[in-house]
Amino acid sequence: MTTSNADLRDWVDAVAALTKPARIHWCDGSDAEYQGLVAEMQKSGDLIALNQKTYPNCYLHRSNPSDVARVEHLTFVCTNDRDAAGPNNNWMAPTQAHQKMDELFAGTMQGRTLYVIPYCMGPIDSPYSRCGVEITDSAYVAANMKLMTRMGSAALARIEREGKFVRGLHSTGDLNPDRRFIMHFPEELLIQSIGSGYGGNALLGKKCHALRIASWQARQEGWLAEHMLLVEIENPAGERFYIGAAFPSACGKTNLAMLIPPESMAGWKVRTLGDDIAWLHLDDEGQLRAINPEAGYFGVVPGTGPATNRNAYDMIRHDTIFTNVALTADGEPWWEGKGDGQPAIDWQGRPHDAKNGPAAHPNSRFTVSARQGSSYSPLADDPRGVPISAIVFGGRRRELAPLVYQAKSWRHGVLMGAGVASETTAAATGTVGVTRRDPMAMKPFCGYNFGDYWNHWLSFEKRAKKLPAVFHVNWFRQDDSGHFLWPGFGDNLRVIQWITERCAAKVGARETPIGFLPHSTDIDSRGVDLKPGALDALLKVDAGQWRAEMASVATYLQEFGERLPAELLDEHRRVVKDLG
Ligand code: SAT
Ligand code: MN
Repeated sequence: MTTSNADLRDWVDAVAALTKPARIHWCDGSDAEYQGLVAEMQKSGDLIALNQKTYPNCYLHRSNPSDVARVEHLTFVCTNDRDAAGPNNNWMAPTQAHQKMDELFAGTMQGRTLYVIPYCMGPIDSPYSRCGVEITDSAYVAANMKLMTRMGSAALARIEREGKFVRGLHSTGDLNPDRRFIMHFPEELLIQSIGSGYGGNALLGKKCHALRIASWQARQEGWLAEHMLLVEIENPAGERFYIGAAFPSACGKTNLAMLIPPESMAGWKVRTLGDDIAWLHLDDEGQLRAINPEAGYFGVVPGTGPATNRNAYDMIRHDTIFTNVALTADGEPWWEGKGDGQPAIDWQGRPHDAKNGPAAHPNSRFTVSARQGSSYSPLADDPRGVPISAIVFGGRRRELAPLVYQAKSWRHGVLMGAGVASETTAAATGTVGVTRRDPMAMKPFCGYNFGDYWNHWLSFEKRAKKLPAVFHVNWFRQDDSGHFLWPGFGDNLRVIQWITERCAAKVGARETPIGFLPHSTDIDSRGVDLKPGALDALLKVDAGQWRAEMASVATYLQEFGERLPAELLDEHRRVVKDLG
């Protein structure tokens, strides 16, 4: 196979001349091709078949123990002007980065297969979708891209029609962390990644394209590429609301997207459109609409159990690739929070011994096609996307941030998003549990200067006819003895109910300097196991603590100097003044 697109042909030829693969395979995206990749990886040891009776077509991949998460310190945005990347990104001059990467890629595919993977982010016939081509020497990446994206012939046909695509070059290299780099060249619509076979570093359609490069394109073209789940909420009256919610990695996006209503909320329905990324466009009527550019999930496995996320638990019973989970004695996958079975072999392939830590890696993942989920909405394939009613920001904060509060305006919502903070998780290499600013949950993913990014967000105020209401949630508040105050999971629908009622102007609220909060009687807590006083604690706004928080937000915002929009500072001053 080859292509009528000369740019693509020339690029593949140039990459092959540099990396010297033994053979070239153009991916057509067929099921037969997927089965071939799986068979090949079983032979090479890259995949281990799981118990085919209980987990049909499920496989385990063990990554190198030094390669289990995104590496933010090795991820760069290489723009001609350093300020374009901003203090929120690592920066390298494009010429220097190209020289470094050319040296690292030279001969790296010797003896290996070079896969050419054309893919489309978003429904194949949507004007909002964008295509890319990933070149990789990893069969694991090719198989994951088949599950995660619309990959193969149809995508190639669109590329040949449009003539435009994002290029992503990836090689697993020698997995030496000293020779590992994930480079983005937004001005060239180019990504180069070497030395890691892990998810966000290697599946270039996901964070690298659909967030870092897409956010850059989105600013130029007037839309938004965001780290958001997309979910449809239907109330018992049959009214539907579409919510985009931005939480950092491993903070429950997949769980919220697949939520199962608690028993006491009969008649409520939740349908999943996406669990990680949303692209938001203004339509001709000035309404913000969203598509999910992905077609599959790369979800955190630990904690996925019948009580926490039954939909995901059932979804990953077949046709799933597991990465870095443990094994039971009879060859089933096992992870902490699974709820049954016992680990026999840990994620590194050693006999399980609790002294070595968790049996499954805390950032172990499942890769699965979204079509397998029973809550998947057919609207995820609608080229027009869905109209967004509410945008929800959130983080993992044991104190301060209330269960839910609503911004007073779009501008206030942008400030709320810019001030998001969250405790770090195992999704990225580094210390876990440290609170850091993670604006709009985009700290690791915004492909340009956050100052310009907030300006772009603010610009929607002028361009849109009707903007979604903006909220902030925090499912992770703890009491003094370190217990969670809120049960989370399915019960989060009680908070979402309030959000939908606010969108429909059906419920009042308590006005505070940080935003509108529910009266505690407006959160339906029938049948919830809450400690006495918990709801009041969850909805408390402590002015002293918030003054300190706003001072810390100001210090953070000042890092962006002249690029920081004046409107954001004005809004910040307003909140501080109201706090007294
Ligand atoms: O590793 S990924 O970036 O794909 C997943 C995540 O961290 O959100
Ligand atoms: Mn994510």
